[in-house]
Amino acid sequence: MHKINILNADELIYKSTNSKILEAGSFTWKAPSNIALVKYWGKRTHQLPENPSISLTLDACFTQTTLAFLKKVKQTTSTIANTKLLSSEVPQFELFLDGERKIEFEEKIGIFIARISQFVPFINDYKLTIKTHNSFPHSSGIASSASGMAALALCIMSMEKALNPSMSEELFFKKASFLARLGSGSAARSIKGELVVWGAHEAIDGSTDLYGVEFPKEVHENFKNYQDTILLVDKGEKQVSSTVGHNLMHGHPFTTKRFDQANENLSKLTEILQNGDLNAFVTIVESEALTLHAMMMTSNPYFILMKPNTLQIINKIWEFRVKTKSHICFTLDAGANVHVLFPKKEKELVNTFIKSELLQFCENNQYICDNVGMGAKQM
Ligand code: 2P0
Repeated sequence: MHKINILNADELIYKSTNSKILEAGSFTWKAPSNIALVKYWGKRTHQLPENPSISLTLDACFTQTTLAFLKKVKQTTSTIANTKLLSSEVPQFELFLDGERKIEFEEKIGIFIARISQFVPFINDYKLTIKTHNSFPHSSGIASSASGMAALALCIMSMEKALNPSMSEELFFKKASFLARLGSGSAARSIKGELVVWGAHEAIDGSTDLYGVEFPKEVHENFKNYQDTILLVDKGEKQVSSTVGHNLMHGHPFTTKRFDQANENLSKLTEILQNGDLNAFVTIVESEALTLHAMMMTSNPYFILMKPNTLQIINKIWEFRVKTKSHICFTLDAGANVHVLFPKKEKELVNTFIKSELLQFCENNQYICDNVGMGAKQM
């Protein structure tokens, strides 16, 4: 059998052989958000996951980012001997969200650029302007870190490709996912493919902790064009960030069992996605969502991100499923919003139910109809 090549971190370091000259320009990428079916919760340094995860790529929820770059100038001081390049010193950039400078986000981007610069050292030779836009409302409770870091990583990879046009498409996307991961773990899954596995797992050929890979098996018809309607239960700021939540898995009493369970669930889901067993899918996906929140409730300190309306929705979904034999199910991110998942052929049935029974539990009746997408796109 053909074995998929797994790259190591050294192979992802930029090598400037016969580099093209790149003075100024811009690249634009649109990258989707994703929703995990088997959750990543717990990490080692720099977003190396404690367990593998798999996600559905979304379509309507995306970030579009334009990265404009201008090569820094050589600045000469009084003597020729002191000629120095201002480049390669510190990253220089500004960030704009919907046309407005966002100083508060620049710290996170600064840390990201510093972290990736050993892999893309050319980045420090440029003055960067990052202009970004999210398709979903900023305070919707939908994290923009996955789509945002993925879009920015892809723009930086377009710069690398411009400097080194012979780079293969395979390396381009793997390294984009690798860089995105260094910004935010779940961003590794927002690059390419409808279903993405991130984290080494024996059943997934080519899988690695370093970057996400497309689910490499034939997916059953039942899971094509899967629907995700996101119910916006609470749009307020979360009390506990995901980064803090991940870190609370260090020393958590249930870590070993949880990481084993995630591996087993990914094994089972790998089979289910191929054999089309919708009932088994529902069981794994809902169990993963509740386990994620159970980890939060049993960490030290403990916390709860679900709201009363999250539970109302879950109970309504369970009642509806018993009554109609629908394959509707829910999953949760690190927040109170509910992702309602269902096969395309049940769209009419489920949408009628959502409108009549579930929207009452959403803040200002707000929701987003989304479905599986293919991954990021260059604009
Ligand atoms: C996931 N989440 O698999 C899990 C499940 C949320 C719930 O990964 O610290 O923004 O940047 O790596 O990726 C959200 O955490 O955290 C997340 P960092 P990230 O999607």
